[in-house]
Amino acid sequence: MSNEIPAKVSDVFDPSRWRTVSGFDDFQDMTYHRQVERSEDGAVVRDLPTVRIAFSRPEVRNAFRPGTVDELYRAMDHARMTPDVATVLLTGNGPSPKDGGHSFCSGGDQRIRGRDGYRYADGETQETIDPARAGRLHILEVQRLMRTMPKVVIAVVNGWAAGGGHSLHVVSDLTIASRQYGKFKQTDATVGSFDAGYGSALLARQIGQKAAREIFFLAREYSADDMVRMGAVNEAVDHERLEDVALEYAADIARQSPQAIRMLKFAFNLADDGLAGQQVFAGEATRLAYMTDEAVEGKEAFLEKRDPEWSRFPYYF
Ligand code: S0N
Repeated sequence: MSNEIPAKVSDVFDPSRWRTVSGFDDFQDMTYHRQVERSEDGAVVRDLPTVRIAFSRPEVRNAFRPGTVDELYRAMDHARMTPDVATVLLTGNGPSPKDGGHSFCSGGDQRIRGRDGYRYADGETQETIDPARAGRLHILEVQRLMRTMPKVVIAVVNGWAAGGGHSLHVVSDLTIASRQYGKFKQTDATVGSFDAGYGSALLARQIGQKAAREIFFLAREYSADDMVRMGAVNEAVDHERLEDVALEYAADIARQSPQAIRMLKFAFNLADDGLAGQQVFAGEATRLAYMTDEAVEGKEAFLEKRDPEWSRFPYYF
């Protein structure tokens, strides 16, 4: 494992606490780091169970284009499949070198939104675009991954959370926001867009119908403290403490049973996600059931071509 100290990607990012996750060197719009413990001479002693995935287009308030979403999905899915990762911090790099503005994510990049519904990458035209890739609102695939992955996702809102960026904070399990720079504004309707899924309906479940409708219909700006009062944000913290507090949350999560955390996450989601939520919860319940002697008896009876012997397994506890 490399002992290299990563570049400082944000004003609240302490490079000595992180290593760059290898295999993602082609990233242009996102960064992906793993928390590490280092010795005094800077050598990595061990990995810690938290990763940091960050938007890195601060000059456009961390708006996402199709390639950004592809990278976000890859990092998130890698975190999902890494057994010793408990928590994902989703945040934004910056501030902007252009004007010093702080941003978590300002949603879909409006400059590449075509009238035909496609999202154009650099150099693409209506004639050259691959419709199979560009026509998808695939940020919704990221939302589903965040929702169903068996890890806790914390939105660490260091600046503007607007439009589709606001929705990503809604879908996250927890949100911590900078008291000075964390700002929330649901601009979807202002630009003729609408997240009619988790971004709006889940928000209404979280904070109530009236407040959620206000956020979408009026597109006003809210501070981190406003959002704490509404119940949309867990905690507003002084900006310079944002990474510290996020890592304190992650450390507390890492002290809990991994099995209990994922069952709880899936249970919290179940009713709101309907049959899809039940499927995720049930999948984990089935995996647990496979570990019982009773399930082993069913499998072994099949393989031994005999009737299962259920008599030692009670119908009632
Ligand atoms: C975030 C805001 C409020 C910040 O205002 P501030 O601080 O005054 O900064 P600005 O001067 O406005 O911005 C600085 C520079 O950054 C550019 N910029 C900002 N946001 C974007 C953006 N989203 N796309 C492209 N560029 C952006 C500015 O243009 C400026 O550039 P320069 O310096 O060159 O002038 C404010 O910036 C703001 O309101 N931003 C727009 C927020 C917004 O409307 N986002 C889109 C909302 N819709 C979605 O996100 C849809 C997401 C999505 O993909 C989706 C999801 C579900 C269903 C459908 C979809 C779908 O794809 O449509």
